[in-house]
This record gives sequence, C-alpha cells and structure tokens, in this order.
Amino acid sequence: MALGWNVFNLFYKFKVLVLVTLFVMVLWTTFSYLVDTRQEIPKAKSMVEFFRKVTSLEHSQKEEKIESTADVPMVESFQDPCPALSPNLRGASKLSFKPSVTLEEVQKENPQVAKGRYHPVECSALQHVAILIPHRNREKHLLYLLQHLHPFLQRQQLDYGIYVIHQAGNTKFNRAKLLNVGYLEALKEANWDCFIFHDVDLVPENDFNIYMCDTQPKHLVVGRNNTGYRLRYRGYFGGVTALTRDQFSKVNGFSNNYWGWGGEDDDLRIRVEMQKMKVVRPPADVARYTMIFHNRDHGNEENRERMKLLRQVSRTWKTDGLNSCSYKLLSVEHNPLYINITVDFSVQPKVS
Ligand code: UD2
Ligand code: MN
Repeated sequence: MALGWNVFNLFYKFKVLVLVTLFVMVLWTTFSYLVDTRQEIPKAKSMVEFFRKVTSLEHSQKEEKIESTADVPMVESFQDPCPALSPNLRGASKLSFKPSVTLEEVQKENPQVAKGRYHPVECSALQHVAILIPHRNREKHLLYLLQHLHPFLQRQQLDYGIYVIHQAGNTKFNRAKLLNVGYLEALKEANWDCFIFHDVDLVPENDFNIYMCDTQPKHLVVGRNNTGYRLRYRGYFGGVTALTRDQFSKVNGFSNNYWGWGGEDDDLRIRVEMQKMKVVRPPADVARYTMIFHNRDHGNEENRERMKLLRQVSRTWKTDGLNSCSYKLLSVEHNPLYINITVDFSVQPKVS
C-alpha cells in the first residue's frame, strides 16, 4: 500500500513538472514571436518604402502638386500606389508589323485610351509620363509604333500621354526643336513628371524596359536589330531618352539650331554632362529595339554644320534651348490615340 502511494505521488509530481515545462515553453515561444514580428514589420515596411522611393523619384514633388493643383484627378488620392514592378509584364516579345493595319483597328485594340491618354484603374501610377514623337511623312511608322506602344505602356501601369509633334511645310526637319515644342506644349495641359523623347521608327522589344524617369537622364536604346543590338558608341544618346521635367529644364532642353540629320542627340548629352549628370541605361538584354527600315528622308539631309555646333555647346546652351524656342503653332488636336501638335518653323511667330 505504502509503495503504491509513493509511486502514485511520484507520478503525480512528474505530471505537474511536464505541465509546467510545457506552459513555460508555450509562453516563451509566444513571447519571442511577438518580439520578432515587432522588429520584422518595420523592417519590411522600410524595404517597401525604399523601393517605392527609388521608382517614384518625384514622390514628394507630386504630393506638393496634389495639394496645389486643382486639376489632378480625385481618384489618385484614394488609391494605393502601383507596385514598383507591374505584375503585367511579359518580357521579350517577337514583334510583327502588319502593313495593312489601320488606325481604327488600333483604336479598337485600345478601348481604354482616350484623347491620347491612359491611366491605370487598379492603382495610382508612380509617374505621369509624356511620350514625345517628332514626326513628318512617316504615317506607317507612327501606326506601327502606336499599335505596340499603347499596350506596352498599359502593361507598365503608367499614367501616360502620347504627343506627336508634326513639322508642317518643307523646311529642313528639326527633330530637336520639335521635341522642345512637345515639352512646352505638353506641360500646358498636364503636370508631367517625365518625358520620353521617342523616334517614330523605334519599337521596344521588351516591356521590362520601363518608360519611367530615373534620378539621372536615361538612354533606353542600348541596341537595335540593325546594329546587332550593340551600343553604337560610348556617348551615344539617340533614339529614345527619358528625362524628368527638372532634368530637361536644367539643361535648357535641346538646341534649336540643328537643321537636318545628326548631332542634336550628342548636343543633349553634352548639356547633361555639363550639369554633372550621368547618363544611365537599362541592362542590354532589356534595352532592345526594332528599327523599322527606312532610307534618309527628303528634307532631313545630313547636317554638315553639326561638328561646329557641337564644339560650341558650352558657350551656347544657356541662350539656345527651351528659353529661346519660338515657333508658329498651327494646331493641337486630341485624336483618340495621340495628341497631334502641328508647328511651322518656316515663319517666325509675331511678337505680341
Ligand atoms: C538617329 C537617331 C535619332 C536622331 C538621328 C539624327 C537612333 C536610333 N536614332 O536616327 O534619334 O538622333 O539619328 O538626327 O540612333 N523624322 C520624321 N520625318 C523625317 C525625318 C525624321 O518623322 O522626315 C523623325 C522620326 O521620328 C525619326 C527621327 O526623326 O525616327 C530621326 O530621324 P531618322 O530616323 O531619319 O534618323 P536615324 O534613324 O539615323
Ligand atoms: Mn530612324
């Protein structure tokens, strides 16, 4: 009997010990989990914040604007910002161009685009981007570009507008001056954060080539099909470039004095470097373009003055650029797929 009582007592004590140990373990696990998550949540939050800051470089500027501008759409203030990288991207794609394509077809394929503009409905875009395309006599190229660019930009969840700046008449073509006009006119109708200066015949092949501006001026064309997808030369800054509103105004825009083919892109690079800014590029496997084949256009013959002009940039940039860009505006039309700005450079506008 006494032995039985002792065994029972021992067993009872053991049970209590096990229970206490278990209780302490549960308490400890709960406590350490709470301590961990309290540290982890701010850590994760700050990482997300950091990423957001990098992509939305003008975050603070935009917030200031929202307070001060009445015409910013109301939806923006209620929506979450879009993710740093859109979930809709597809990567590299093989492009095809159908010669029979019509503007009506492209319109039907892009029902959410109105008056050349689009913004995502699911979130608030990180940047407001104006695409500026200099143009004359390249209707088919424009159609191909619009067909590919609209869905491309929508997949990137951008708030964007496409501007085609059309040079009227037969005077020598002036790509750079057209782009200055595009910048000045586009800012009259919206507060764009970022400008993409875009040749009409270059079609991006990979939607990871993000059409947003960076903390430095960005060159988006590393390679294209007809140059073996290699950078043409070290300082090359032609084709497609992205500059913020402030970066472009800091360099006083493009020069207005490059008539005909060549030089204006190198001039812009010199302006950028003079302001101690650095050209950045996306990785080569992403920054790939197809250039639709073309011959040199009539009215865009090689500019033989370009080397001379390029030697003078440090003396001329302050007085030749956005602040001296005079032009005769013939029309601004809001077509379904793009805003068409027509200018005449053959006559000087009347000074009023
Ligand atoms: C290169 C550059 C381009 C520019 C040009 C020299 C690349 C990929 N592109 O293009 O950015 O620096 O050299 O000026 O390196 N355009 C018309 N109608 C015309 C003439 C030109 O619309 O009659 C426009 C059109 O947007 C065209 C752009 O100007 O894409 C550049 O002209 P280009 O295509 O004839 O010159 P390209 O290919 O040598
Ligand atoms: Mn070209």
